[in-house]
Amino acid sequence: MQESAPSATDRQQKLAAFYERADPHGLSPLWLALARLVPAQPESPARASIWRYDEVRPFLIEASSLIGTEEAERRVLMLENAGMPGEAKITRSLYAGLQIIQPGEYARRHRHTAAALRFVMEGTGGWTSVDGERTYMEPGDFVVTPSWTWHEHGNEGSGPVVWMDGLDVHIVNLLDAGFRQDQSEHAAPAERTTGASNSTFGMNMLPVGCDRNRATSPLFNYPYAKAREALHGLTRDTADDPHFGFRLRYANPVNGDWAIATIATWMQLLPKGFKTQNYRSTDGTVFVVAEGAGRSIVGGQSIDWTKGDIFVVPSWSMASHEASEEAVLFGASDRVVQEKLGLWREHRQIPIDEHLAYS
Ligand code: 1HN
Repeated sequence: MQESAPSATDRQQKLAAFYERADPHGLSPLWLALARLVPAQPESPARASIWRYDEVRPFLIEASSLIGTEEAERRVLMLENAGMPGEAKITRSLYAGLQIIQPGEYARRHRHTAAALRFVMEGTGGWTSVDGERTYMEPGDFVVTPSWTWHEHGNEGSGPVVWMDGLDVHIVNLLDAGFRQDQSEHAAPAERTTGASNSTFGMNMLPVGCDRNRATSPLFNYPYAKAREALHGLTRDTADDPHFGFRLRYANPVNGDWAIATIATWMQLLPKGFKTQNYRSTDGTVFVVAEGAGRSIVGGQSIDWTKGDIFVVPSWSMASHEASEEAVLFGASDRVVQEKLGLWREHRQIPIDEHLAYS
């Protein structure tokens, strides 16, 4: 007598029992996970979002009255993307937070393998040091703390100093390559002259024979005044890019690469009334409004922004930006990592009439 084929429910029960027996052996069926593991296109959990400086600032001031830099080590309110609550992420790969230092305060020296950027939001008299060299910061300055360099911060001014921190810490942790050291257990780096890096590497000259493979720029303060001047220079002699307006990236002067090995950074100027064409790319991006006002349409959602606001365009979300007054936007993303791995992609949507003109 022939046995009948197992019924569908029979097979489901056998599969379920099989999964249960396989699990304690560290075995899991790919066929239940494949679609999620390999999406047809990027499916970021990050959401388009905005932090308005006017709304956030009072929380920073209040935090200053509740906890000192001595106790906190770094007095920072993290900018957490609502799509990934509790993960200390602003995009899938990047960390961001707002740090406040009050006059006379000091944030002690430490170092870690994660690299950081600072984008100064407010205040003068704030300083940070990198391996014993100080730089004083102004609003709009882009400052780099390379991987494994000793750093500390202070404020010699008369009002609060606030900056956005951006770190590659989630990339480092993904690779389980995170180390940290506190100054208390180690000798302090030799003190160096304030401005030494800029006078050696920031004058369109390089020490003869300098190492051109340095992963991170030897410059660690890119002043806003220079970035602004460069962008305005572009507007006079260069055609605008329909997707970006006018845009320049921060460069490592020894090799022309991005300024930080893991975080791409740039500055973008949109003239008053300029509206960019739709654009998307695989690098989820953090924008800081350095100047001006406008709005962005991100994945169909309208986001108004003004000076000091921080907003996010997730990976592969279609976005356009429109300036109601001349605007300068600072941008940061993991593009540099994606480029190095051959993963980065962009999609520039062009208006239908231009499209026809080329076809
Ligand atoms: C850090 O070292 C700083 O040095 C700021 O100011 C934020 C967030 C995560 C990990 C280390 C700083 C940080 C951080």
